[in-house]
Amino acid sequence: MAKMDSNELLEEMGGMDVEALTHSICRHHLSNLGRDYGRSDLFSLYQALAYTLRDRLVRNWVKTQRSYYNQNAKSVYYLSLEFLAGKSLSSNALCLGVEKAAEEALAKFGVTMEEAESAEADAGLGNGGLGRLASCFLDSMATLGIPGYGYGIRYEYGIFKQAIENGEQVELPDDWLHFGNPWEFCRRGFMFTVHLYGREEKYTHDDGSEKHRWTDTAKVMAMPVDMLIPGYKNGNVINMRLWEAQPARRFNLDLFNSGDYIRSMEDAVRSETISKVLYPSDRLTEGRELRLVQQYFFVSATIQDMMRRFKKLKLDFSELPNRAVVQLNETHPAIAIPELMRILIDEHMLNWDESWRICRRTFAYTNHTVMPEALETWPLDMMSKVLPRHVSIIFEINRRFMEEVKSRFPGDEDRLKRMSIIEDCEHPQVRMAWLAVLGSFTVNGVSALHGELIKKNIFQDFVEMFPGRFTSVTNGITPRRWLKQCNPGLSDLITEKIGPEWVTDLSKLKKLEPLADDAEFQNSWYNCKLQEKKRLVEYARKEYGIYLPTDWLYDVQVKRIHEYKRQVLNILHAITLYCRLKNDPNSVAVARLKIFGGKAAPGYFLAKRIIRLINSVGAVVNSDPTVNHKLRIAFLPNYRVSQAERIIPATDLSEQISLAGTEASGTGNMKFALNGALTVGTLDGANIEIMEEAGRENMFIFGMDAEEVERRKYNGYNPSEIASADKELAEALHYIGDGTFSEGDRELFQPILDSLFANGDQYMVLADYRAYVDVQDEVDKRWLDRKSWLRSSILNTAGSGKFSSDRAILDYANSIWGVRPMGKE
Ligand code: GPQ
Repeated sequence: MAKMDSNELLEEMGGMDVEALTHSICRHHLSNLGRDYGRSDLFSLYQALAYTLRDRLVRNWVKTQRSYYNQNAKSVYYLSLEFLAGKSLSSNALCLGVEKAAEEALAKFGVTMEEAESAEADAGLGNGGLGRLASCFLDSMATLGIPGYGYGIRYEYGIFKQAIENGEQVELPDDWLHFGNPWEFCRRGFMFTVHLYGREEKYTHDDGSEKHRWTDTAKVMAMPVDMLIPGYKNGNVINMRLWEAQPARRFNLDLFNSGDYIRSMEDAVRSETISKVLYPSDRLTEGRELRLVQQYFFVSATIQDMMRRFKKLKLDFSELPNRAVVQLNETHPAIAIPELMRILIDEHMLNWDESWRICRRTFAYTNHTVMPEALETWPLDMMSKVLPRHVSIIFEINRRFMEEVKSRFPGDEDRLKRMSIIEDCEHPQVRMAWLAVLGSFTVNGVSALHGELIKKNIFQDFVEMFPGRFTSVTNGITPRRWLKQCNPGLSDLITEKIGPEWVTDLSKLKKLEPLADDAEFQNSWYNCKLQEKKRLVEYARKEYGIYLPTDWLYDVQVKRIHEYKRQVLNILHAITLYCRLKNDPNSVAVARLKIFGGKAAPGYFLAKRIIRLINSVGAVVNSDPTVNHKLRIAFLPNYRVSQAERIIPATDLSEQISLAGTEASGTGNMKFALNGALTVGTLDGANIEIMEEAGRENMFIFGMDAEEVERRKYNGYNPSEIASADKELAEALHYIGDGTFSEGDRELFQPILDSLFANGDQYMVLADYRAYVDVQDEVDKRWLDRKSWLRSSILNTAGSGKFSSDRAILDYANSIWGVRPMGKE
């Protein structure tokens, strides 16, 4: 035991030099993989190196956790149904400071780091921005020394793999754990029981008071699986704890003994479906029972884990908010609020007021959307079946709140209806956002504009009652993965000029400003971009057999496919260029490659049809020699974190063209700007702040702002009028309808035209078309003035300091969590 506790053992575990790494690779190859390293292959070398790095991570993790414990740190619990981590090999090597040593160690086996990482599967446990944000935040918490944990679900299947067949999206299962996951620690010995279904029961407590309990429940076990998250070269390691569902009893013994072996296993199979698969629809509530069960499953296990740690401190429960803060990533984990109430009241016998005070000081809620259809609600009858005791607690929260509203606004029945957690209609719904607002001490939006819009448009009643509760924290991205690691050439160039401090203090990029006009620096800058284009060309060829031209303008829109993100506007521009080139092959001056990527929710018909349109226009354009010398279109299948790492560094022009007021923040926009792309974008989300930092003259801002959108909608917007008044627009729309891109089929793209006309063009694509096409002509002019382009490109990177997730996490730490970075002991 003495040996186990000593720091000696920890030190023994991890030399960082080439020799120690090589030795460890060989040892793991043998002892963990059961193979002679003489018979290694790419995959086994990846695994052996991963285990080698995991040894170093776990050593630092133990030290970090001991130190946080000794310093009595308050901890952040970041609860998220999604974490989009991507690959870990090079980012872990980078953070451990062994990227060069690991490269050299692998070289002894004839393999490069890039090749080894190609054997790793992306951890795709998220849909898009919301899940990636959670992963960037964990990176920053570790780097800053903020004590905290990420909590989520260890989905056996992550976001589906997208294949493109005949121009259409086909979904395939993402079996990312098929060959095992060398990064994780399964902690079979530390499971919690999670209860579901059953009923609420009243009883008289020993002290004579009337109490409630939740009984006759079904039980399932939650097993913690930890992935370790290192800070950048600071020795800190935190963990992302993902819960896996396990059956409470592997066999139903009664059935087993009665000889029904097969039925005895059914129970086990049902339990395990809870952590089977990520729901693939970005922001649409499907209302499926399994999803609600997923939410409660991970929340229950997480709150139990939090209470386990808290109880070790032997403090009064009123101290909980001084020891823990729970950040709810969207409303998905909002059931944590009634769950903590239930634990305090039913299990620890606290009274309502005490319990509510504790809850209200423990939770904070981040909202990620203004679109009303994305606000999560659950059918009351379904929730009553799955979580009867929680529903009863929600009713009591609501009853007390309604009393409060009544006394503040006597006689205002409408207001009561609007503000009730329970939407009283034919099929009553539980409004999770209302619950989250009431149970939290702070509610934040994710950009300055978004923070204002949620106050004005969705929470206005709550702002009147609790004006101090609402704020915003602009999103951020980790500069480690999104510059240092994904763009090594540019990183080295930057470090050469301004030193390495930018990696942990991104505001230092400002020091690049004086170099923006330096011809030699511009030239090196250009060469970095070219290098990254070559890498992308090679990647597209190898992965997808897609051949891209190298030295063209790379015009990129990669993100989920969604009407509000307006990929259709981009494709209308492509068709306009096509028409111009058909009329006159010399009418377009700049050779432009339009790259698209992104998944559509499997049930989102129109989004899938948009993918089909992009591919169909691409097929016609790319094969037409009167056009393809100036315009080509590539749809790269299966957009994901590791693909983004290849695309973003190679991009010249970043498309951020959502209808103003609909994109809460965007984070892709930040990644592109950081890597020197110029943005063509609307005044939406964080685009506005990027403009403030980089300078309007270094971007291509176009179209209506959020206020104009409101005004225009209010005054009655008529898409047909616009279409008939603009010749180029009418022509482009005509070609979508007349079969030009669908081998004569006039029906195929009719649903897209219907969305623009019959359905009133909800996202006002046509209203912004002319401004967009005109600003794209400006893009061409700027591109031809190479010096001016490069200057803007440099200034975009130089202005990206604000968008580090380190800044975002410090904002949360200071203004919401009340935690500070821990010093070294
Ligand atoms: N976002 Cl509500 C998602 O990725 N999924 C969701 O379900 C919701 C929001 C995004 C949002 O659209 C982006 O504008 C944000 O940048 C991102 O969340 C992170 O805040």
